[in-house]
Amino acid sequence: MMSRRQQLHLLSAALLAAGAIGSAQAQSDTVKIGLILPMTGPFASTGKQIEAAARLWMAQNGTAVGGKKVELVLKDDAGIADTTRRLAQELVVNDKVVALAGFGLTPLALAAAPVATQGKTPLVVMAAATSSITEASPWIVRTSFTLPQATVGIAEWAAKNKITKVVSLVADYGPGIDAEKFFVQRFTEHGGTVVDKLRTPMRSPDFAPVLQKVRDEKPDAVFVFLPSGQGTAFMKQFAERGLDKAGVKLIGTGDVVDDDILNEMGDVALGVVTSHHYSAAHNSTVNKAFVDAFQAANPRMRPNFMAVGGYDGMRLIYRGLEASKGAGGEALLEAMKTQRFESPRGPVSIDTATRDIVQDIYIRKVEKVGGALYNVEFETIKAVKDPGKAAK
Ligand code: VNL
Repeated sequence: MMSRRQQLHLLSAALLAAGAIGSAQAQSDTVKIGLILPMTGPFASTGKQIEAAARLWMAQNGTAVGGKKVELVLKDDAGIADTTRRLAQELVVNDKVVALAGFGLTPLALAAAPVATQGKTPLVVMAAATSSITEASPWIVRTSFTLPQATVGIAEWAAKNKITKVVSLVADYGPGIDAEKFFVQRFTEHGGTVVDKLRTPMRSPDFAPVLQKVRDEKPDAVFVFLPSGQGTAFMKQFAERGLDKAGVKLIGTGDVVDDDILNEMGDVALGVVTSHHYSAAHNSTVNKAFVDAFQAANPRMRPNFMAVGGYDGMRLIYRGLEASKGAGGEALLEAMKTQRFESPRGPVSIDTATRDIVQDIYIRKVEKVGGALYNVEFETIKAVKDPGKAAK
């Protein structure tokens, strides 16, 4: 048996070799994109949304790109970081992928970051949203969002709209800690008071104890960040504990009223105000075409913000490969770092310095539109860069 250290040495050698011969692979006619997603486990909805969007992009744009044939290789990490790292290594060393993509949660993106660095392989984060992720490797480009970016809008909106006393409630890991920090900072700067900061475990959260605390503390509102997929359970318990009837408003980032599950939440979600970068109800020609095509291909699904991160991530790789004439490595990375386009979410660009996405953030309210629940955008904050980087 090899020790873990010996295994890591061997693996580093294989990754470095893979990085060094990257240019030789450019001779091949096919380029592979390694898409790693949680397709099973508690965060499978994120994987399903991104897979559907990536396949839609390919169906609409073909597989001939930059003189090569593009092939998508999908792997399921079930949301387990050790699995993500192993799959990323295999995709770089054995499949010689031109890019790694996906990454449904922060710990999964962070686990794969060193593989991208050692293998000199661009890595597109389509979902995970802790600010610091892009600093974990110079090979990372992100098409999702960051929690500071999504949070500051609602913090300012709340302070300007007669909400003075708030309890913050977040999932206890990277993105939740970012959300809490930036909510407290912005809301306080604008005159608000945060009376308590509550956290729930990332996996299998139990909302009963924190909701009881919120009830006892009687704030004007509770600010919530929970990862995509947990919103339904949270809303149900929020209503069961009578918090809506007690007059506690619910505000947050859009993750808690995610389009994937919003319509099953029922009327308790009506009136919830959040800030986020994407709503399926975004009023643009590009978005209407995207939603129609997505639903034609996936009749029982509504695209959410994860789908848009996946769709735009594929666009970045395609446009990058066109510019690099099918080459990977630095040429592909450089081409991806300077893009600017109209996404279904609105106008976006990649910040060349940080490799994060710059995008409009919308303030939205849950309303019934044609009998179904939607996040209806009513205010736009233009071209928001990740405030998490500027804060350092
Ligand atoms: C993360 C951020 C995951 C926001 C999410 O859903 C989300 C993350 C799975 O960085 O882990 O909505």
